[in-house]
Amino acid sequence: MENAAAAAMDGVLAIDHVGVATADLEATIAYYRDLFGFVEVHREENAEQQVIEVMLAAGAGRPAQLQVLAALSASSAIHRFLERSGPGQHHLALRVADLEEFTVGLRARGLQLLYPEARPGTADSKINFIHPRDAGGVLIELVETAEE
Ligand code: V0V
Ligand code: CO
Repeated sequence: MENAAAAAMDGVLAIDHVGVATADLEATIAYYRDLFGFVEVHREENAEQQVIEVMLAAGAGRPAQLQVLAALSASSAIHRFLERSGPGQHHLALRVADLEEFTVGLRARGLQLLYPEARPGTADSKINFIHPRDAGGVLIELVETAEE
């Protein structure tokens, strides 16, 4: 990709996951499993984000992903969200091919990202976020997944 702004124009590859905040991880996982057939495909503690996150997937090839998140401490964004809003939909994660390029393209259009540099996300992915106030009330995560 030669032009960074053009990279952003190319758009996202997929909705990678929808994040769901909960204070009761296992109950939320059971809910999506028992009613909708979601299966757990990944579980990880992210020390930087102070979350435990469990990726659930459904569908042939498991393209439909939910990320169930619980706070590990009061410093977690998930803790603040639960205090303010209670459990529920927390973020929308859009998958991009190259997060660095995509970020340059967004910044070229005057959009701010939460972190100056990409941070570690689930399963060795790289992540960054757009604040909900800049995104019509939706916390948008941008994610570049690790090489297969
Ligand atoms: C806050 N607000 C939200 C929101 N969180 N609106 C929609 N969705 C959310 N999740 C609104 C809130 O209602 C207020 O609206 C306003 O934002 C407050 O802004 P703030 O003072 O900056 O609020 P904070 O301190 O709660 O921080 C919000 C941000 C925080 C977005 C800055 O959540 C954050 O740093 N998020 C990025 C990290 C993260 O979310 N980690 C957990 C997922 P009014 O009242 O002003 O209208 S980790 C993850 O997904 C991983 C590891 C992965 O996928 O691999
Ligand atoms: Co996420």
